[in-house]
This record gives sequence, C-alpha cells and structure tokens, in this order.
Amino acid sequence: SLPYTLILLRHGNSDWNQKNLFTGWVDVRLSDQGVAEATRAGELLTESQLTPDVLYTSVLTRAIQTANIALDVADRAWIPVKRSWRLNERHYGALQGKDKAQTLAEYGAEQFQVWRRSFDVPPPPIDDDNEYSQANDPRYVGIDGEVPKTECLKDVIDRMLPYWESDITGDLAAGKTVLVTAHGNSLRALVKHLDDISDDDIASLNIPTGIPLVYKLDENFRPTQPAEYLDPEAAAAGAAAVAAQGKK
Ligand code: DG2
Repeated sequence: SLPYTLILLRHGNSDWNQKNLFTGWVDVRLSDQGVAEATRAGELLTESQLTPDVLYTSVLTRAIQTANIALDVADRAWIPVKRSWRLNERHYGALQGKDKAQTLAEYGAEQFQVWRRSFDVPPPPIDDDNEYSQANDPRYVGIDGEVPKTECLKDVIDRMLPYWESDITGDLAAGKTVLVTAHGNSLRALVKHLDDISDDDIASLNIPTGIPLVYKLDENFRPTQPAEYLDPEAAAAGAAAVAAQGKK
C-alpha cells in the first residue's frame, strides 16, 4: 500500500574501512565494529516496527553479512533475497588496495577528492594481473557486459538504475517493504536518483555505515517526504567520518 517503504542500508564497517584502504569490488569482510553496527541496524528496524518483506544485496560479502545479521536480529532472516552485481560498490580501479591517507599525501587533496567524489572522472583502470583485479573472479562469469576495470559515480548510476527499474520497483509496487543492503557509492547513486540531486551537489553527500535510511515513496517511486536515518545523530557523525577519510 502507499506510500511504499524502501530501506537503504550501507554495510557495517569492513576490515578495509578500518584499515583505511580503497575497497571497491575487493571482497572484504566486516570488522568487529561492522558486526556491532549490523546488529544495531537490526535493533533499529525492530524498534521502528519496520518489517522488510524482501532483501536486495550486492554480491559482496560485507553487504551480505550485514543484511544477514540485521535481519536475524529483526527476526526476518527468512525473507526472500535477490543479489546483483549491479548493486556492488563502485569499482575503484587501480586504487583498490591502496591506503587512502597515503594516496592523499602522494597525489594531493584535489586529485584525491576527484577520485573519491567526482561525478564522471574514474580512477586509473586496474590491470588484469593486479592482485585486486576481479577480471578472473568466478562470481562475475556471465554478467551482462565486461567486468569493469574502474568506474566513476556516473558509471555506477548507469549500471544500477536499470536494475532498480527492472526489479526493485516491481517489489515496491507489489506493496512490499524492500531492504537494499549495499555500499557507500552504490547507495549514493540511488539516493542521487531518488532525491534528484545534481551532479555537483552529490559530491558532498556521504553515507554512514550500518544505519538504516528509510524512504517513503509515491506510486512514481518519488519521495513523499525527506528520507530519515533511524539514528540521525549517529548518521551525521558517521557521514562526517566518511567525508574526513584519508585526513588523519
Ligand atoms: C568504500 C567507499 O566502499 O569509499 O570502496 O573504499 O562502502 O564498500 O566500504 P564501501 C571503498 P569512499 O568512496 O568513501 O572513499
């Protein structure tokens, strides 16, 4: 029934978030802090009486773990699941595995910000023989198109939105409460679309780890009110921490 309910959840803090490394499509696990954040996310869902009917995740373990933990805590571990590489984090190209603070020191604040937050400038592409390349990762056999070697936010929008339209909106239209568990930049792409944020303004929007963001949508999948984080104070602090990453 209307308005439709959509819950966005960035995975909890990962081992590589903790180590301050560019991650992208590298399949790292949650840190202990991330497990605690996912647990808290489940408690927040319960406290808010939100009951997801269907789960969407990327094919990356940190998002899958987060959703599993949160839904288990919320007593909804049994709901159907759909996973897609189209919800994956932005592919970070040759930056994958690099230290964010070192990259900032080496290339300067301007280049660092362009690589992290520009709309249409991708980082340099990763070589197929780089240890952090996904060129030979079996989970991407049969994806429609080539495994990316780098992506900017615009590329993420271009591969994510078709899936939003073909699959996720269908479940919303059927009246289901949809939980999407994904990543900093794949969720920035979706929020940009939902809130109609300009290419310039999206640069300053950061998504905190592990805090559910709830949208109420009309029949055209447009917000009927501003989206709300279930813990606004923690979300503001978390977003500020993401923005400051690299700057020690
Ligand atoms: C982070 C985002 O992605 O990093 O790829 O390093 O959400 O999967 O931890 P996530 C990464 P920034 O773009 O915020 O530097």
